[in-house]
Amino acid sequence: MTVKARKSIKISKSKVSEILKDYQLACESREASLLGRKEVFMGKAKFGIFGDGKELPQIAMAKAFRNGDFRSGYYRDQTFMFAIDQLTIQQYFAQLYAHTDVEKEPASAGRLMNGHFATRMLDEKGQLKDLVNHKNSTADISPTAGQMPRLLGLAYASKLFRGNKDLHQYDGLSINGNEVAFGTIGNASTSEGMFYETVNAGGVLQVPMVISIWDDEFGISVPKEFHTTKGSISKVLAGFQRTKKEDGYEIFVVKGWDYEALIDTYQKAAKLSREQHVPTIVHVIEVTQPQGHSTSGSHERYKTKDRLAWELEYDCNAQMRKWILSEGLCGEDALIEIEKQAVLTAKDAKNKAWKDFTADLKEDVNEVISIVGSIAENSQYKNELTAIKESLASTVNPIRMDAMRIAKKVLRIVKSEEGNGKETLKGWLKKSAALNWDRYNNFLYSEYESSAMNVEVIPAKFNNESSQVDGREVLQACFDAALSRDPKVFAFGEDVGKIGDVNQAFAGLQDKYGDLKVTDTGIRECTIIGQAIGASLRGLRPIVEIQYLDYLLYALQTLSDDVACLQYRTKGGQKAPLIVRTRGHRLEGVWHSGSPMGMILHSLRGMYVLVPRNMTQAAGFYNTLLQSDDPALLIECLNGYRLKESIPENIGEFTVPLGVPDTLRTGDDITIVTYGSMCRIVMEAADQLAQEGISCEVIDVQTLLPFDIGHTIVESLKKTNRIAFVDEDVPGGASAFMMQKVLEEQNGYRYLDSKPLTISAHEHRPAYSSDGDYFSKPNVEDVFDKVYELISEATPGQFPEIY
Ligand SMILES: Cc1ncc(C[n+]2csc(CCOP(=O)(O)OP(=O)(O)O)c2C)c(N)n1
Ligand SMILES: [Mg+2]
Repeated sequence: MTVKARKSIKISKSKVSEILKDYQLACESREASLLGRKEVFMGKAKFGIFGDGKELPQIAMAKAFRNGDFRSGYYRDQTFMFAIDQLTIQQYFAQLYAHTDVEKEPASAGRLMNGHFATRMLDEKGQLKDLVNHKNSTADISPTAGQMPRLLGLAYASKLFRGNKDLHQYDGLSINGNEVAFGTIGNASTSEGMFYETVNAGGVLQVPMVISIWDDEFGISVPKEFHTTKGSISKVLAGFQRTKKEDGYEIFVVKGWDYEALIDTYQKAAKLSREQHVPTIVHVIEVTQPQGHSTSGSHERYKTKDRLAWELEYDCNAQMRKWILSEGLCGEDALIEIEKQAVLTAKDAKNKAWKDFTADLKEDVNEVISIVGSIAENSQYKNELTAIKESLASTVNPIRMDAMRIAKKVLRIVKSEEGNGKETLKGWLKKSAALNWDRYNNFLYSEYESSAMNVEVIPAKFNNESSQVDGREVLQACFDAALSRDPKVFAFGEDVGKIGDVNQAFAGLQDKYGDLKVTDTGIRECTIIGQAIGASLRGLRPIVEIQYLDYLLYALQTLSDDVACLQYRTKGGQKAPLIVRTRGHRLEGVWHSGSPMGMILHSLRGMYVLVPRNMTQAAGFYNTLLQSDDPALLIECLNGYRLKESIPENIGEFTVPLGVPDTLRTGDDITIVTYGSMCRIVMEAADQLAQEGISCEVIDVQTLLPFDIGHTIVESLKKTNRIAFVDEDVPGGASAFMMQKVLEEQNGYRYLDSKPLTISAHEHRPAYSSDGDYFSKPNVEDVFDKVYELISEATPGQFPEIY
């Protein structure tokens, strides 16, 4: 539906005042953009990207945005954030300068480029605030369209809150699902696969989300015909339009400079989404970008003269001004006054932000200048130190790094001197290291009481009659207990609902708990994860399934860019404690037996990565995670569902701690470190080695992130003096990761009598069939041979060559 401006009718006085306030905000936001660009060019900030040209659509969207609603958007949305009162112009500049004080820059505490918006959804204890009384923005990321999967989940949560009566008690999280998730995206970014995946899933699920596309016809320098079929995303999406007979989207098209039509459109779209849970798309066309894409270049390079002239004329602020005057809402003098004030307001906010930012930095610099000054007084290097001190004092706009470099330089110069007061400088270095850790590096994982690392350990209890069941039944009992214990827990994924997943760990649980608790989804790994991100941001506890580990790649970008860095990039302001359940390691062929652990470890720092050897350990991990606020990936052993295990009596309560290895076998000659399905293979090899008189200590690390937090492996190495790291990843993958941890971090190198060994799969993907598996992944004989060879090398007389 194309919304056009309505024919003028008389506008009331209070409406006029609202309109003028909107115009004022549009002008202030524009001034912030103009000033921001200048600040970058003056060298006061490194990069800038601004929301100029999008002021009116965002003001209109903000009018439809209520307490309890959520935004998942991108870098152009400053005006919206101002309009919902979740960002001040001063905070906006604090982010541009990268002020690390969370009070001054609440979105990311200076960790992200400007234009990355977020509200603080957690209180100081890490618990969710009552989100229904706040206007919420989830934390932006830079990868274009990366905000879309999360948007789906934010909207999906409303569906759960509305449909699942057991959730109605959480009235701080939702009011019966009446909340809308607002997404924004640039026109060019709609070319990304995850945009289409999200749109399709939203239409299938019928969730309350309003997707706005700010269409300026460009993606940096590339015009629309390179991006979008027919040059129009609403034309492309026309098949999603709902009809009387079929669900789908309500699609609106509106001009980005038409104030009245924009307001009308957003009211309609939000009402439909909020009340009827119909997803809507607002394609905002004829949008301009007055300053071009970002501070990286100027748009004169790629826009035609005609386009530039058109953009000048159809600049939304200019059009609003024209409209106000043509409607006779006020005289031009009043508008000129508003415009003048806007310049002052933005400038004043900018100046305050700069003053705060530099004052913070100057503390460091002044302290170092003063300490170096007093060291110089008592040093034979007085002249050199004084010159260094003065160079720091005369640095224009010094930053922390300048102070740190000078401090280290000075300590190097005076390293052989005593009694010159250099201890004070060493103390400063130590204090700064801690502060800078806090400023730039903390909150990779939860640092709150509810961290997964603080969960009480409750051992599994077995009695003599503990029955032996299939591994999958252990999980089934665990999930059954979790679903009945906590209304916020729910599970979904491909084939999880009706058949209870391809290995039946949820068998029968949809019948028992309903299809909102145990749910099938389409085949769309990326948005399955997005669905879980959004829901967990809103306080729910999804256990979300990626059917096979090999298909995690489809979701890896979202896991890496959105989930894993969420707590870090908001400095503990938001959390998404989703549990990703998948199955992998040993089975058959290229896409059903992968173990790409290096890939996972290197891309998912910020999530915990758990690799239990059996389903009982897995169940204990699920119980631990469900009590904590960290996101995690748990990889079950594909070939373990039919193996018999004893089921613990306390299946719903027992917990397995993270970062604590399990010694499966004690021995004296070599320590073998492994995990997952390789545990059984290594144990069999250890049996065979024992028959040859070689005694192996076998350690299951159980979790790769975190890794052996108590440094227990090195204790084993102290005894055996030899070590092997065994897994199914490629060479240099997770085996190398484990080796670095033990030999370098735990100082294990000191205790080695032989070279450290890694035993891994071949460099290619695993071959199909039992023989394929045997010849491409490490097998019992491989482990035997490599360990035997190592021991034989050290003591040849005792262990003669075999082959
Ligand atoms: C995945 C990814 N690819 C490339 C980029 C670099 N990049 C940043 S913005 C942008 C253009 C986006 O254009 P559009 O979606 O139309 O938004 P606009 O900036 O025009 O509002 C590109 C290519 C990125 N951030 N992420
Ligand atoms: Mg664009």
